[in-house]
Amino acid sequence: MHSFKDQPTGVFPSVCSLDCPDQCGLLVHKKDGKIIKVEGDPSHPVTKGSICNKVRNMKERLYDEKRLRYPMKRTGKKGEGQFERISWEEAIQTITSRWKELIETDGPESILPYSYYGNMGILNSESMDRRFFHRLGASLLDRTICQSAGEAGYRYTMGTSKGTDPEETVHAQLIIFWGINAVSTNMHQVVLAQQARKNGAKIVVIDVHQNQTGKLADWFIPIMPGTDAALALGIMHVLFAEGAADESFLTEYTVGVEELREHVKSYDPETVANITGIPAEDIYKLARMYGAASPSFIRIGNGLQHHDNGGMCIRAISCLPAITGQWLQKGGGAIKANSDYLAFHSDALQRPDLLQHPQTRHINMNRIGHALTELEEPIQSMFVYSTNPAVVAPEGNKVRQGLLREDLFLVVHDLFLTETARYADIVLPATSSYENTDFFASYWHHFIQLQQPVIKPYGESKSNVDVFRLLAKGMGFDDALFQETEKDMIDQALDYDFNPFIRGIRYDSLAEEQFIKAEVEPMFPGTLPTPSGKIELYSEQMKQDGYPPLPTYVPLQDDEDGPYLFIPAPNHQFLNSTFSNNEKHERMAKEASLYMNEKDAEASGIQDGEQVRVWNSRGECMLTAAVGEHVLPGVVVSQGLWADKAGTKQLVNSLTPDRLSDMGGGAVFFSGRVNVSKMAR
Ligand SMILES: Nc1nc2c(c(=O)[nH]1)N[C@H]1C(S)=C(S)[C@@H](COP(=O)(O)OP(=O)(O)OC[C@H]3O[C@@H](n4cnc5c(=O)[nH]c(N)nc54)[C@H](O)[C@@H]3O)O[C@H]1N2
Ligand SMILES: Nc1nc2c(c(=O)[nH]1)N[C@H]1C(S)=C(S)[C@@H](COP(=O)(O)OP(=O)(O)OC[C@H]3O[C@@H](n4cnc5c(=O)[nH]c(N)nc54)[C@H](O)[C@@H]3O)O[C@H]1N2
Ligand code: SF4
Ligand SMILES: [Mo]
Repeated sequence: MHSFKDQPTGVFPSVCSLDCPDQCGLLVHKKDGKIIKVEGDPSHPVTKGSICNKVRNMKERLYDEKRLRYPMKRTGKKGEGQFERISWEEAIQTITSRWKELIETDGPESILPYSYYGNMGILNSESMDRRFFHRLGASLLDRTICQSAGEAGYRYTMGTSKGTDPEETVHAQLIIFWGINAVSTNMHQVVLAQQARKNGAKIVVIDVHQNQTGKLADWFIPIMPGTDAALALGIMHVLFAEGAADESFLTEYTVGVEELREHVKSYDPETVANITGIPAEDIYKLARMYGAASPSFIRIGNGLQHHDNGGMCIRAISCLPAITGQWLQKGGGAIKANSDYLAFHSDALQRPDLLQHPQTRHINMNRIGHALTELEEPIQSMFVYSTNPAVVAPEGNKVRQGLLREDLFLVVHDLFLTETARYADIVLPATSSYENTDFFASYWHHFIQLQQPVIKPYGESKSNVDVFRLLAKGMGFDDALFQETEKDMIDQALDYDFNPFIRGIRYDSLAEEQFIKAEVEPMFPGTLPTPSGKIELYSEQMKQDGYPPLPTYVPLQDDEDGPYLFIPAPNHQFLNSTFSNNEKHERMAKEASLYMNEKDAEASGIQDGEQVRVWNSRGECMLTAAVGEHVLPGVVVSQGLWADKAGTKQLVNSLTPDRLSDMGGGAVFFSGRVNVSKMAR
């Protein structure tokens, strides 16, 4: 049989590679060797043929004339964006000879890989690259920009990244979207919630912004940023005080309920109202609703954890389903992330055993600006792939200052000349996921999916896996593990006795079926991988790690002066900075708005639709005021990691702090303060 990529015309199964929980099944339509349409695969049991607008317009991105076709070297000054074409041989030769020198003079830790999940394919995001850099002995990157704080907080409570099967949430009677703009970021959870609503469920949204998701709620609850742990504790206060807790579940499946019961006495609704800005009657109402509804389901978002207290916030919310015994109800419970259901053999892919020095230094990706500008033993070379730090990382001006360093040898592998790539010495063209072989494991639903190449590589572009094979060869690493095929690696990853749910899934079975649901067993009844084997309402481990052992509200840290807390959230039409440079998507996204309360706007003389200056000591942006009641006074919200274009100033991360969150070394994009003023005329 011809592989898909060799058939010029037809419709082929595929999977969306973007960093999005839905991980949709796709059908890719091809004519004369080119993709002419991307649509949802109706046979996918969770995503059922519907996909977002972004990916329905994927063709515009794949064949955007700005897409990179061949390797290039810099000819102008850093950041100017002037390059000339070179061959792959020259590119690999230039990189590896520079690295060989650096290893001699400064040691391998002067080299830093910098990547994230621009492509969620497991092989292209975390296999050959990790093998290569482990073998090289490069500095290790802590990939903490997204979910690490909340993951740590959830893990203290539940021991694992597992929650409800989303397909079962149609049975819920109450669905709470908590700090998640699901209409934009997890659309199929919204579809499931709408189905539940037809069966009588209520949808509650708790957010600092009445955005796309808040607008469809039966009840939208606006909250002050960074105060959600207090709300969770207030709900617990009422549940215990009014006898709405499920005592038999608590006895059987949790530890620390007596300590918690005592502890939450101080979080009475009046106190919590003062912290959160939610009226006490609403806190009673919400707690009673939560106590009465069964099954109830909480979709815990990512926004919550991008705060100084993000880990503790997720920890507090994740205790709630236990209080009402929801984990035993079909469709009840919560999802923070479900990745552990699909755990595979990542050591076989990444080969940490190749690392010769266990003491190799770690660099936290959220402090890359600092790491590039302030380390005593400097980073001399950075290899950036599948991420765009000049736009997405906090303290953007510091990041760009680091990227400008004359002595930094920067290589960027991407599909486009991103804002980061403009600073590169060498730019390498990347294939899109539709050109690769890879497998995918969702962090929301329970399906493993296969990507087979649907089209041939664009121009001279190469996949991440292939680039690291070439680099290994160039470095003289002749170990056989750099020659393994994609199929070999997929089978190695899925051959994993520690996760019985994926038993029997292999490349061949995926090639036959395209997607396979793991045979997941519910968490309860059962034993959890926490120290006690139960849900830890009280955590001795946290105490040992220097945290309060009970869920606790800790206020946001002092940021600089500035009257507004600034929440620079994602955009409906982009995926992080992906699509922000593609004209079609830019047009769909319209303009970079700053949502602000009408009282604040009035006090500053700001009119709806007018350009405003948003600034603090870290930087400034020019955004368009969207005045209304979508946010509380004292809060301003933007949506999107907009492109850096001449004549605009819309890099919101110029304003965000690079402090780390309480747990997991996470980013605190949403805990910064800003000033907003009218533009001088
Ligand atoms: N269209 C689109 N989809 C995406 C992405 C994208 O950029 N665009 N990005 C993808 C990625 S990588 C991720 S991690 C996810 C993120 O998607 P989500 O899980 O939805 O998380 P965020 O959008 O970061 O934030 C969600 C909400 O949190 C709110 N929020 C901020 N601070 C607080 C707070 O203190 N309390 C409460 N209650 N709410 C708060 C924000 O207003 C926002 O509405 O989406 C993925 N999907
Ligand atoms: N202000 C603010 N900042 C944020 C966030 C926020 O909500 N607010 N969200 C944060 C979060 S949650 C995340 S996850 C990060 C994400 O930030 P990033 O990981 O930087 O995500 P993208 O901006 O989508 O950039 C991905 C890049 O990878 C490239 N790419 C795609 N596929 C491949 C491939 O196969 N190979 C190679 N070499 N390149 C590829 C794309 O072209 C794109 O340039 O942003 C964070 N930054
Ligand atoms: S970005 Fe998300 S919703 Fe859109 S097609 Fe991809 S997985 Fe589906
Ligand atoms: Mo993310």
